[in-house]
Amino acid sequence: MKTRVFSGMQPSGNLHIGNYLGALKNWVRIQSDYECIFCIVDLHAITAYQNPAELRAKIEEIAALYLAAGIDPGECSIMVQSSVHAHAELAWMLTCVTPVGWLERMTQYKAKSAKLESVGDGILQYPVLMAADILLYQAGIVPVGEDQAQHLELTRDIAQRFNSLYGDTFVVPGTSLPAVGARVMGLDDPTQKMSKSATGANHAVALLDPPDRIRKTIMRATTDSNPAVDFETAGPGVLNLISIYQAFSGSADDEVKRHFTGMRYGDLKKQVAEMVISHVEPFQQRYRQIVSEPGYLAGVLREGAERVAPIADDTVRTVKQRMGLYT
Ligand code: ATP
Ligand code: LTN
Repeated sequence: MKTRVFSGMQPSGNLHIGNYLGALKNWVRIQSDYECIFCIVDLHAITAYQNPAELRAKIEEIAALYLAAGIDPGECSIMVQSSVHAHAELAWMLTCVTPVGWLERMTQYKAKSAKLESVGDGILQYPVLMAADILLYQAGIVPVGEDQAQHLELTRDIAQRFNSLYGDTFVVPGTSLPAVGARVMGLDDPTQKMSKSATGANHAVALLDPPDRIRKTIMRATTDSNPAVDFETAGPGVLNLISIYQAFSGSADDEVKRHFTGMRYGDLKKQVAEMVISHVEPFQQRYRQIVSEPGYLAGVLREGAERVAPIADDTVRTVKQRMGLYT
């Protein structure tokens, strides 16, 4: 039997090249080697208020982008988290074996809660729901960007704790990070991770941005006071641009070094912009095709949920039996 893979993205904000290079590109690459489930994690998105009509539209937009980027629904299951009730059910059972201290230590929780006056319980529970997503399907591999590595460690801790309390139940999953592009930084501020929820106009390149906008955003990217590329002294903004180029082109480290050494920043930015555009334009064409077919997306999502729900139900039944709950 093929190892199962599970991963997901939140339908909050616009998918950007960080989401693509950190996760989606890897999903496309491994999809035929594993039994893959790719989820749109809407229950995670509501840990921050979402306008209901916009959330509903965003769910389908993300699903269409998975397909446009090359996920094959014949090969993988694409599904919406809230359409399989077992995610929320298992999350409760896992909550009950998770010490609050483990959750309070999460850097994402600390960063998010520091910015809020009133911290919703969902923000603290967020990684338990993520653990439920993964453990529900006994996934062996979870391909994500680097910012999720700590949540994956917690998932393993929760799985191990449950297994030691109630007997071997869950597969303990591994993390898969891409070699280049695991942490794409914000173009306006290369000390911050590129993020869907950041608000700066020149922060991110979205996968659906028109080419002109992509050029503008990249041409305005923060660099440093050098005039041209010097790998010894380059600041994080320049290194970020180069790693975006490298992740899209797939070139080796020494090739990239040779190509960019001594190049003026204006030329570097032009080359990065054209490299990004040449990859996202075909996605955008496929995206328009996918959303123009009435009923197609809804069918893919329904089929995905129908395919995975029996696996999830099976796990919940076992967990309930192990815990002595009523089945
Ligand atoms: P938000 O700002 O709303 O938290 P996000 O941009 O972090 O959104 P998620 O939906 O949380 O996006 O992440 C989806 C996937 O993309 C995850 O696997 C995550 O690790 C990856 N990812 C997110 N941002 C980046 C980034 N800047 N570089 C590389 N990978 C990223
Ligand atoms: N927390 C993840 C999204 C996510 C996820 C998952 C990723 C929710 N459940 C399960 C991998 C596996 C994020 O990227 N913010």
